[in-house]
Amino acid sequence: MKTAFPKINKIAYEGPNSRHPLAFKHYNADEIVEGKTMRDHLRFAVVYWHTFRGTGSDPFGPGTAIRPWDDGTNSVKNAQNRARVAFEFIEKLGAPFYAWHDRDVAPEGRSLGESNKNFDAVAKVLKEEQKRTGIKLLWGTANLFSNPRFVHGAGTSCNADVFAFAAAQIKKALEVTHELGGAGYTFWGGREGYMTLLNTDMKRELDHLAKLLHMAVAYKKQIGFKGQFYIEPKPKEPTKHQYDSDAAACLNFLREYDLLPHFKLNIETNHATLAGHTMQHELEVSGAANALGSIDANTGDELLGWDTDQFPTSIYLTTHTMLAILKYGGLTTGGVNFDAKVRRESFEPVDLFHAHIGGMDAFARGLKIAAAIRKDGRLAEFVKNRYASWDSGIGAKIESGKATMRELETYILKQGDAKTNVSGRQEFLENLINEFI
Ligand code: XUL
Ligand code: CO
Repeated sequence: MKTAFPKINKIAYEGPNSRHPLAFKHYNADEIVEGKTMRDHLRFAVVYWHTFRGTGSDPFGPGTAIRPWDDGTNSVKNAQNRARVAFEFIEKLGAPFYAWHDRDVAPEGRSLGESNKNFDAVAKVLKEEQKRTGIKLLWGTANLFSNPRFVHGAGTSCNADVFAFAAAQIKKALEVTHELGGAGYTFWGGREGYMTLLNTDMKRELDHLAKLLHMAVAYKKQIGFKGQFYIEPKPKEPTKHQYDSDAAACLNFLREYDLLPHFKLNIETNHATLAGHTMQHELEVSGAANALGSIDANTGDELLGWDTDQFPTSIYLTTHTMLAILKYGGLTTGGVNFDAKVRRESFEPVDLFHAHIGGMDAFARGLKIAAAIRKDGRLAEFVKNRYASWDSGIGAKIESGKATMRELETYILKQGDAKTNVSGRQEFLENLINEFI
């Protein structure tokens, strides 16, 4: 096959003093951090949808991206060729994983049967390329939002036929994910939400969504797929109110419908900010519930209120992200999945390399900085000491569940007031983080 990136060699680690734009300055795959290679900590993944299907179109104009390998048709042949190009890219970049939606990799046909056939024809190439390169599938997912049939949602559609279609599409996507040895499978809510409650039976829609997920759990077992299931929270876009709005809402839904043992969360930075949270907050909520599975790494824009899906370059962001991930034991089945796209103005193929190299280097730095902060120990020590009143005396008694309200009243009446509070020292802690950045 003709090479798609003839001028680009395999991206090498050259160290922080390198001035080569197409080299890693910080991501050194084999370097050991906290007893594990950077490769194994970060488990980088390239997304098929933005990187190989993104055109740069926006609501005001068509695509601008120059992709010389694409013949512009919606044919299976073009999709198969694109798959080979994708693997050339991922291999040159040195990312160990990739992720797709069914409709990113293969064209949708006129019927489900035809779509499945197209999917199989491209999956065959994906399998060959995975074998050739050793690149693995982080997760697969079904696109249940682009086709007009999903106008009212998929699992939450008012139209039972659409629910059936969605179930059939997930079934196939699960089979292909399994066939390709995927480490996981993601459910992002697509159009599972509402635009107005005037036409919506919310409870019924949520019951249906839970039914769909239970069917997926059952089918997963039936085919022997051992990968991890993820739910990816997002509060808005495309609908005004998405049901999977944030980590807490997802956990509540999963618990209510007895699905929690089967799912972990896939936390995306720009979705966290759209929900009015930080990435750190969403990771903490998931981690505390033992449900931190994977991350979609990107960032929003400070001045724009939508899902801009930019590549992450902020060292503060990656440091806080990696602090949370390390705190909760690191990524196991999940990865750092770049659900991010180059800007419409960055339309040349080489920009795909600049974007991913930058994201990988930013995360490598975040990892090293987070490990240094943990090794230093002052941050953890500060937090531990802040709660010292719970380690003995009345605090320990409350935590053990042995204290009653009457007893606490007697305790406080005797003292007259609570013991003096100590400063939270936020600025001191922010300065401490800056020592490492
Ligand atoms: C949408 C989004 C999706 C999911 C997969 O905002 O993040 O691409 O990651 O469906
Ligand atoms: Co995502």
